[in-house]
Amino acid sequence: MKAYWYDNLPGDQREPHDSGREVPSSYLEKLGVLYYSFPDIADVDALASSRSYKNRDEITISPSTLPGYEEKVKNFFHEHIHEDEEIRYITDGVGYFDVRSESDDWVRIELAKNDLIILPAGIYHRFTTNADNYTKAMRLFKEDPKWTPLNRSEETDKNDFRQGYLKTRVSAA
Ligand code: KMT
Ligand code: NI
Repeated sequence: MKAYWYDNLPGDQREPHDSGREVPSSYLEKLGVLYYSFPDIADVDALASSRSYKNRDEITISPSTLPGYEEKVKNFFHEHIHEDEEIRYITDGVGYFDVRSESDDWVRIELAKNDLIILPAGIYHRFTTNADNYTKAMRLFKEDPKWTPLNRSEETDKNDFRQGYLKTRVSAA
C-alpha cells in the first residue's frame, strides 16, 4: 500500500498521477479509511466474521476477463458513494482507490496483492486499474450485494449515509 496526493494533471486515469507528496496512514484513519495487509486468507475470514460479512465473490478486472472492460473501468472511475462499507481484498495485480480528503482533494491509494481496504459508507471515492490493466479482488458483503454506486450530485451530498459519514469524520485541524 502506498497513499499520496493525486496530482490532478491531465492524462489517463491509469497512470500513477503521483504528486510526490505522501499521505500517512494516520490521515487515512481520520478519513475513516482502514487498511490491512493480510498474507493469509484466514485473516480475511476473521475480519469478515467479526464484521458479519457473510458473503464474498472475486472479480478479475482485465480486458480478457471482463466483457466491456474499457467501459467498466470508466464507470468505476465515476465519483460515487455507497450506503454501506466497501471492503476489497486484492488477491493479484494492482488497483488504485481514490478517496476525497476533508478539503475535497483526491488521495490515491495504491493497493497490491494481500492488501485489504475498508471504505466507510458515504465517502466519495472512485477506482481504477493501473497501466497493467489487471486487478483481481475479493468483494466482501454482509447479505446481498449492496454495491449500487450513487454518483456524486447535490442529492448524494444530502444522502443520510453521506451526512452520517461527515459527522464521524475526525477533523484534522
Ligand atoms: C467500486 O465500487 O468502485 C468497485 O467495486 C471497483 C471494483 S473492485 C476492485
Ligand atoms: Ni465504490
